[in-house]
Amino acid sequence: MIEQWQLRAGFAERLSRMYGREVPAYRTLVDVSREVNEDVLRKRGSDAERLGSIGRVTAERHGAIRVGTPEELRQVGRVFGALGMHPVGFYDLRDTPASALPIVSTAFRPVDEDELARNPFRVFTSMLTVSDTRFFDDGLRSRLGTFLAGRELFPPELLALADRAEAERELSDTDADRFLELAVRAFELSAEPIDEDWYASLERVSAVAADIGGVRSTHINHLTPRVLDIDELYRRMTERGIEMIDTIQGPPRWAGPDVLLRQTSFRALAEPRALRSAGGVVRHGALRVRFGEVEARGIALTREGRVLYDRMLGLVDARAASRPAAERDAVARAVWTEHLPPTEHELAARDLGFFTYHAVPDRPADGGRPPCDLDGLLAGGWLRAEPIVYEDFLPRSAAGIFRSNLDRTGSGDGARDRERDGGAYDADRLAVAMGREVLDPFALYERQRDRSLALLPRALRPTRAPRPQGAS
Ligand code: OOG
Ligand code: NI
Repeated sequence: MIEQWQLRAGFAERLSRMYGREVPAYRTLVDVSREVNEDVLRKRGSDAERLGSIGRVTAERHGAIRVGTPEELRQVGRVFGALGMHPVGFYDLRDTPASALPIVSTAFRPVDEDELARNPFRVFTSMLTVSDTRFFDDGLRSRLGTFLAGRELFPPELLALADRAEAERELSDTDADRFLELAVRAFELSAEPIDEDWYASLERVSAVAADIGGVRSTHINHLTPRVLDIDELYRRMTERGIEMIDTIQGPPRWAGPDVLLRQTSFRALAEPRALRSAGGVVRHGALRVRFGEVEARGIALTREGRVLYDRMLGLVDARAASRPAAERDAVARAVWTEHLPPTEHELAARDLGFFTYHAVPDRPADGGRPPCDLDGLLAGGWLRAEPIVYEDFLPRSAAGIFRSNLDRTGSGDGARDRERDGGAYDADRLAVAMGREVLDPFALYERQRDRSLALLPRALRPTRAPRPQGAS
């Protein structure tokens, strides 16, 4: 029998192979990532594995897909449910600074520590907000509704196998093979001709609307390996003549601990697609939709740490506004150095980052008694803090990735009628639409931290501030 995590690992691997065939530049990205990771490991030794074993990091990928309706999203939930992946987090990309995209998103991923360690494959999944009248007027909305209702993204055989794998948490070898074959096929780029006029009318609203609602199937639009030194990767890709987007999204490179997530990508490539004109003539055209991305992951921040991160982004924006674009990185570094603690110890002690806590077994006895606060327990060598890696995404980075890659017109923003009300969308509404709970990422990190605190001998549990929020 093939267990769920093996299905997930098998899916990630087959998907990666398929994407490498379809988008050869992705293979370069994977090769360069592997080289960079090997170099970092050689240089920094076991310290390089502080945020994940090299085995995990080498196999680690995330992908992204986009669907049109709640019904389609429900089916996506069944396919990923089979792989032990659950919706975590809610991202509203309709109102991010600098771009407005008619989508809301979540990420399917494993949630338990041991499942993440076995294979952390995740998929950023976006759904078109067809009901948002700021983007879609009545006419377009109704045509879109009809178009989407008439397509089938996942064949019934795939969904039936998925339901069984989710319920039984495993499949026989033969069923597993069939399931993976059908699942990967569902995310291939379709060769079916695209109705050019229909595609263009959606593109006038937003390129992402066209990519989702202009075709009769879905496809994986990027796949992202994880790298241990993203600045070095950026340099090496550029050296190889691959055009990267302008920036690395997320935190700047700085002297302190890596936190959250840094991402960059190579530009979407023009891929041959068959286009059908109004007269019915099919011609060879090209669309720029799919790309390759790479990411470096850091320590998960607490709610308070995240508020600080968002505040720092605002400060960077404000200060960088009056400076040349090339200086943005230096501005960001300065803001970070001013506001973020420079050590893991302080991130933990100020409860800005998530860690698990462990008693130090061989601490030399000095006759002293352990203090009651986390700062003292760490400083005195009673406790050791291990960082919890950030497993999720960042809405603003996501919008940046969308924007720089889905941009045939150059505007990036699309048409949005700002006078109208978009209608509230939140995690609960998405959960109801999908028929699955949308998990809160903070709660998952808290649970992991609190479990480690509960395992500590009573005398070593911090009871006085500063202490992690969950400790008592
Ligand atoms: C998803 C973009 C978001 C990320 O890593 O932030 C994303 C998309 O382009 O569909 O994948
Ligand atoms: Ni991505």
